[in-house]
Amino acid sequence: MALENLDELRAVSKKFCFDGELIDAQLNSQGHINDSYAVIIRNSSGKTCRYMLQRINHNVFKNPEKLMDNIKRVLTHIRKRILADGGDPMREVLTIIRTKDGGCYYKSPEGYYWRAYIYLEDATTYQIVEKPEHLYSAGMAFGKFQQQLSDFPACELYETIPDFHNTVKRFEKFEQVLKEDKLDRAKNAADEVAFVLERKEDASRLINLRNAGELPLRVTHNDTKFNNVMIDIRTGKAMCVIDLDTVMPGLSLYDFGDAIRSGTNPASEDEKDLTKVKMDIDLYEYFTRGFLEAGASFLTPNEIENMPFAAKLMTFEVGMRFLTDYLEGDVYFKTHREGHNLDRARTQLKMVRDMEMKMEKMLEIVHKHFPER
Ligand code: GN1
Ligand code: MG
Repeated sequence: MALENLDELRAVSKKFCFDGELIDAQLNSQGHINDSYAVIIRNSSGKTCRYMLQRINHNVFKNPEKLMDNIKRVLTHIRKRILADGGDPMREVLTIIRTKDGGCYYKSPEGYYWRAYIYLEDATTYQIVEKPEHLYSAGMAFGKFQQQLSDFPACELYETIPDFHNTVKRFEKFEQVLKEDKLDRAKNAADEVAFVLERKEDASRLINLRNAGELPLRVTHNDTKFNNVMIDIRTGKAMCVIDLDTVMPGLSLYDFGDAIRSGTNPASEDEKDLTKVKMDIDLYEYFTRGFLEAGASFLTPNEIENMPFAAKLMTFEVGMRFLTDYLEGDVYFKTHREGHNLDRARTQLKMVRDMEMKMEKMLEIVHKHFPER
């Protein structure tokens, strides 16, 4: 790590109740939004310990104070549930490290917001599924997460990103950015633009059902990427759900759909060779089985029946968001190469096309694993 970064991290780390001095740090470059570092702290007797130190992207999350208040409440709630079930809260849920003045975050003089968690050792995240059983276990973890929050007073949660999964508004934003086409980039993405425009009607389907009271509002995670599950490297089981910035009231279908989007693609989210990109139906079955096992007691028939469509819609949403960001000049997602957001959009839209062809089979799998009640 470059020395000036290390100096900055050292200064920030002094604000937290870490037991010792920062001696090293590693950047975790996987997230598209926040900056995350694994920091190594050495105490006075020479023992080292790791923490996760994160700088919150306050361009995306406009109110980090309220966001951290959400996370604190949610974690406290989950911790109680784990204790009541005889689980291990040090491994099954994130633990916030307080600042020396007792807060949940530190605001630097430059206006950056920082937070810290205990580093979960002997656990890892994967960008791509290496063992299908991991995906089954991730399905159970996200189902269980909703279960643990089923008695949480949703109205107490602040909406960290308003209309996050409002696909109608996402579509309108896409249309507006396309119309302006400020950077004259639409010509590079004509096929992708046409593909999105053809699916306008899809954007309103779940919102309409929700407005009609046909789908229940729950406390959901809303960013159920496969890499947001820590897998215990000793057991191969999902241990803990991370990245809680978007925990808000939502539909269980958003969590299911986004997880299928990210977990069933055997290639990377930004793979340029689209022949490698698909929605792998076997992987779909692994996740679906886990999610349904965990959610069997609370999912409603409307939720069950819309699962395949939700997978397609969430993939469509993210594809559209990447495409919007590409047209707008890469202002939201971090990019690491030219055309990065366009490459990402292409993988997502390829997945959408593939899911459209597999809808029937996807529904069959849902029915196969949903136990009779
Ligand atoms: C972002 O932060 P990260 O990388 O887990 C994004 C998600 C997208 C995802 C696409 C707050 O998630 O909504 O689905 O990228 N998070 C936010 O990979 O916008
Ligand atoms: Mg993440």
